[in-house]
Amino acid sequence: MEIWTAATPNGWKVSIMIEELIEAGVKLPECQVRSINLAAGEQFTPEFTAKNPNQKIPVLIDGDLSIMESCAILQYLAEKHPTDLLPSGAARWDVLQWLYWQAANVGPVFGNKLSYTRYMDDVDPEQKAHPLERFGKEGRRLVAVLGARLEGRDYVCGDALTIADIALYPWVRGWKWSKINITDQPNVEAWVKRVRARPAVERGLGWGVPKDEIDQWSAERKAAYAKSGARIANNAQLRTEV
Ligand SMILES: N[C@@H](CCC(=O)N[C@@H](CS)C(=O)NCC(=O)O)C(=O)O
Repeated sequence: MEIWTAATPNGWKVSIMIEELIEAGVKLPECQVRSINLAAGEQFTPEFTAKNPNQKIPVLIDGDLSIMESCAILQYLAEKHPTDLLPSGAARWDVLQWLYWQAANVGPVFGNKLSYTRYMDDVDPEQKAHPLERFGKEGRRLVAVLGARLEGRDYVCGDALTIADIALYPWVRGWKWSKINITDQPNVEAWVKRVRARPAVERGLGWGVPKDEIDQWSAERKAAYAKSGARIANNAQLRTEV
């Protein structure tokens, strides 16, 4: 098995998943991790594009299969190695609906808010005002939806961590980076702390980041991410004619 990834929220979903499976006692096949340098544009090479036509990390390669989209990778791994991370029966659909909620809502909205807040430094501030307001408001609405869902629950689907939490956590934990406030949602703040306290999550977040920078990046790392994010946000390779 190979994982093509980088130290970003969508990459951490997969590294946390691998570590949680190991924690649950699953014997995974040998797994090679290939670090993709997004700032250098390695996601645009023909080799990468052959595995993921959407040209983004993460990608999972398992024998003849290659799978793009982080949430599809979570579901694939959870189905291949059954654990509580994806229960069966009706509970499975509870988890899958929140997994898709992350993929369709939290990921794109937090990602866009982050881009306009931190990366799109060559866009006129007046032009940024509308998307910042739109994605900021929608991000706050999504945090409120998550807060309501977590009322009376330790994790998104009940007492146990599932792939829905794994998908949501890396984006929500980065709320200071995307500037989408969660501090008026105590259920969300408590859930962020609860998920972070898991040893497998700690290990997963450590893929590509030194242990002492997992929670607080160094000034150099922040600057490097901002630069790489700006390159991606201002993507010169975007085909404007499509
Ligand atoms: N919906 C995709 C999003 C993947 C994605 O946006 N990956 C980012 C890193 S977090 C990426 O590869 N960006 C590089 C680029 O846009 O050129 C997923 O969940 O896998």
